[in-house]
Amino acid sequence: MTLPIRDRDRVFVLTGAGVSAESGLPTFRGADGLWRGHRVEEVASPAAWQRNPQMVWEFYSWRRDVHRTVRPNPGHLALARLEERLGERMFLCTQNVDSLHERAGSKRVVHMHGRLLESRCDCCTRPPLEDTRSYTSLDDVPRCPCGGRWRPNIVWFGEVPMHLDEILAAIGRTTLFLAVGTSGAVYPAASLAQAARQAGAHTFYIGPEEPLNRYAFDECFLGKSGEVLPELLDVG
Ligand code: BJW
Ligand code: ZN
Repeated sequence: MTLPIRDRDRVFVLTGAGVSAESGLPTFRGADGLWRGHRVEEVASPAAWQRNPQMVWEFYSWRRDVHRTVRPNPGHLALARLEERLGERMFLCTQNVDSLHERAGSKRVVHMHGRLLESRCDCCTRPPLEDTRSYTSLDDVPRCPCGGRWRPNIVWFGEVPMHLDEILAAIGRTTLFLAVGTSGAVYPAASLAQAARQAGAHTFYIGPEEPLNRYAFDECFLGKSGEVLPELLDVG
């Protein structure tokens, strides 16, 4: 089975943690999704940062350490090939903070939940900086000239996702929406499929199990993205 992409189609791809699972990065709500017994909501929130920035940096330092050891998988590569074919007719929006789409060759990736390898001030609006370091002590975490402390450039619960204007504009134009490896548990990302459908797009999902927002999809292809995507996109 190949996804029917026509010459006039504009394809919106939304990826989630599942697309990186075969690279060895744990998903959030899977069996291995806990970190030291904490759910992601407990370490990825402004309240956690206020209460215990040391613990938050330990979590993201561990994530950076793991990130150094992983490589893109056939799912990432298939999406990069699709971009080569479709050019600007493809919009790749990821909830993932890893850089595996870029490392697979995708050129234009919109990270709506931020990037693991960037940090920014927790106080002022100075732009984020590339930062690949892991911090074992809070004393090593740089301070901003304004006196604020560097925090990971990640969108935590209760914070507004990034690039929403650009994302919603692309949703309005899309004719084919494809979500890959995302449980549909986190908003507003989970509402994009329904928004695309209301704008007239056909909507597809790829993952080993049906997402919570199954109702928003015309069709589900059940399986691992590293196996399903190369065949479905005919780039294997
Ligand atoms: C495979 C696979 C394989 C496995 N192949 N697939 C009540 C109702 C509605 C909303 C809310 C509510 N209370 C609060 C909210 C809002 C809140 C929210 O949605 N909470 C829910 C938990 C209820 N959302 C927010 O706070 C967001 N901001 C916001 O709403 O601002 C207000 C606003 C919006 C719009 C305009 C103006 C104002 C911010 C959300 C930030 C999310 N941040 C996180 C953590 C930071 C990133 C990090 O540290 O990495 O982002 S949470 C975490 O979940 C992470 C992910 O990006 C996100 C989504 O998870 P994802 O990707 O779906 O992963 P999983 O683990 O859930 O699913 C993996 C899937 O893969 C599964 O389905 C598997 O089957 C599958 N899979 N192997 C393919 N091989
Ligand atoms: Zn600052």
